[in-house]
Amino acid sequence: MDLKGNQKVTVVLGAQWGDEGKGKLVDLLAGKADVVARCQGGNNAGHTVVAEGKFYDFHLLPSGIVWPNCIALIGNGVVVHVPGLFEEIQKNEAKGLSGWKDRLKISGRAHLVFDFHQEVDCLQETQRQDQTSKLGTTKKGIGPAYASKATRNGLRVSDLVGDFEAFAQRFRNLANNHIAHFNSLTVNIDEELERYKKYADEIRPMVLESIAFLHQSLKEEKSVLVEVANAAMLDIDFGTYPYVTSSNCSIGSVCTGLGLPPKNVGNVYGVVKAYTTRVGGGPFLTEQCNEIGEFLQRHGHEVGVTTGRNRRCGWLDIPLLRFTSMVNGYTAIALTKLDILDLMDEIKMGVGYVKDGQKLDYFPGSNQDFEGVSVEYETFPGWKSSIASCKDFAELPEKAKTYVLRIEELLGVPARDAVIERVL
Ligand code: 2SA
Ligand code: GDP
Ligand code: MG
Repeated sequence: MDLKGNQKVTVVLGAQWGDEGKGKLVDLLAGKADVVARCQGGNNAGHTVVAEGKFYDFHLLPSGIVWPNCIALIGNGVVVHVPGLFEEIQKNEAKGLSGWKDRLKISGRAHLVFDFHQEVDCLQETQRQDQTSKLGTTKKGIGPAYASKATRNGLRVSDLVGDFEAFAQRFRNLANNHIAHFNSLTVNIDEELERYKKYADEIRPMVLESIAFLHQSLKEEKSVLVEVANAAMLDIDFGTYPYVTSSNCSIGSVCTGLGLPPKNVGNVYGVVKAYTTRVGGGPFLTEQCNEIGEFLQRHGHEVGVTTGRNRRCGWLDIPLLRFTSMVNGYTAIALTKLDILDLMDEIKMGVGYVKDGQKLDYFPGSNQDFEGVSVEYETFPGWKSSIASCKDFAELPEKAKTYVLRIEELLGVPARDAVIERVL
């Protein structure tokens, strides 16, 4: 996969509800990249990278940071919790991450997430009365921080590293504004400002005007890889609203979160897990609340990288993938975790949605639309052998090939060349 040429960026994004293995694909591609950029989300994301036998988990840091050849850029569309960023750096330094100071760059336009945003996230979840109205957020303050951005009260990285008195004044206003809305919220504003004064000095050397930097990199024929965190079905516009995150995590985020026009978008790799998982609340039509779901959860180690929650599991959902493919325009899909199906006697694939006896030719756009929808399945015999050593499509057992080819056929997007090596 050549990332160079025509000043186009290569994009990796999640095609389902997240945790498809984007971190792994980014890591595979980043070896050839000069810049790896994050364009949205915050430290709600959790990306696992296994490099030289070490397990890294990245949340705010672009996963490409492990490669010494890569500049890792946190773009303008990201929301940054500065204490969390430094904690993440320290944790990964202890595992062997080095040289990050020269390679980590942060857009001055990125918005800040404060501790009170995180506390408000928790309070809002508590206020959502019953289990069905709870979103199951990661409690990282993502929604409240994007809300501050949208109401134009937010503070940006450039504010933090600029005139500190002006920052302090706006911080006071923002904190007091939140305290006024949430009775139980307490913020020690003076202590917070002391803390942030130190962070300002630490972060200043990494801050840059990221749009000029990216365009210059492309002009110099540098190869740029974009890592979109979370996933298409968690997109605030296209996902299963309100059970979504608070950013756009589809292809549009590459333009809005990095300042790149569509003409600079090249290959778009949709990462697809061979079955489906979701963490948090919301509709999930192919979910298996039975021993199959339990098997996938246990055998697939389906546990949240950020929160440690068990992920909900079910069969692959083709109508969902068709929808996200329509929105994102995948040039290829990268299929992951096919090996988790190795032991299954039979494997099902959701291929159509039916409501009131009619086949649905669109993906439901609201919670009400999901009511009364059932799934049509195709059943495949399991291959009942380990694909651990298979490095490409040709090496897969025939029955596994049939499964992959059917996905390709139903989506009309190539998947074969993108069957990538296992990491565990
Ligand atoms: P938030 O915190 O406001 O973004 O939560 C809103 C919804 O978005 C979901 N969400 C995620 N889903 C899958 N993976 C995510 N990252 C972590 C991981 C999750 C974890 O890699 O495992 O550790 O639990 C992620 N981040 C946000 C979230 O579950 C809500 O449904
Ligand atoms: P991301 O958020 O999309 O980057 O994915 P996560 O890191 O949250 O979760 C994906 C998990 O699946 C990680 O633990 C990966 O190491 C693991 N993984 C990725 N691809 C494969 C695969 O092909 N086989 C197996 N067994 N595990 C995989
Ligand atoms: Mg994840």
